[in-house]
Amino acid sequence: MAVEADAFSLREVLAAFQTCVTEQREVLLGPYLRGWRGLIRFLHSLGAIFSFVSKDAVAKVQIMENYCGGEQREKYVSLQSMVEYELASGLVDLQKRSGRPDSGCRTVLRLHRALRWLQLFLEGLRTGTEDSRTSVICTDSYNASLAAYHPWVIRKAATVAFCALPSRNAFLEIMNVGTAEEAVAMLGEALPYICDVYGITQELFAQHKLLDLP
Ligand code: 1PZ
Repeated sequence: MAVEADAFSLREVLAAFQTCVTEQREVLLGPYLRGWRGLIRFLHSLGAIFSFVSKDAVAKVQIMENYCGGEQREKYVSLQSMVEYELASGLVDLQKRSGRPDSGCRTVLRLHRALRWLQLFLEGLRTGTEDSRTSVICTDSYNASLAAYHPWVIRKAATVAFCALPSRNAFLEIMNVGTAEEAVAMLGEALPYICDVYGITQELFAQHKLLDLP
């Protein structure tokens, strides 16, 4: 029983991203952050070597959860309403960071860039073969996405941590979705939704020239 209650499957996490997008093509922050909380939980299961990553991700999700539960919570229902509200109220540092608290826009931008890494990484896992090396898939995905935004020391720490990743089969297994084949099939179903969330966010941020927020 206890084991079952603790059972944690990446399927549910990825499904959160499926429920993010509304009929009006808005991205809802509630399920977006729930998806992130689940990813962070999964990251914890990969060991302490990734704690520098999860610490930063937790801090960013926490900032957003505070906005979503705060006085202006109705402005933080979707990414679209957040962008509109924060820009109209002058809450976003556009050139350099001032004494203002971290805006939702700059915080989501960091998570959004990490979502691109996730998309590439999971796609690499999905299309890999049994003897593909997870660390190589992870490094390639990182270099093609997040690395561009990180200073040397973080790139170095990330690359070292990637070497501690389990083999592709073990990785697919700890996703707790079933057999490796079932995990691959689940990724094939879930990834289009993550792509969709990524694409809508990218377009929204590009439209408002928010892709380089400090
Ligand atoms: C499966 C293996 C997991 C590997 C995770 C790959 C991502 C490596 C990212 C390492 C960055 C961590 C250190 C913190 C960096 C921050 O400086 C930046 C910019 O924020 P700012 O300084 O501007 O406030 N933070 C980020 O880029 C956000 C990184 C979030 C990474 C979340 C990964 C979630 C992994 C889920 C695993 C299934």
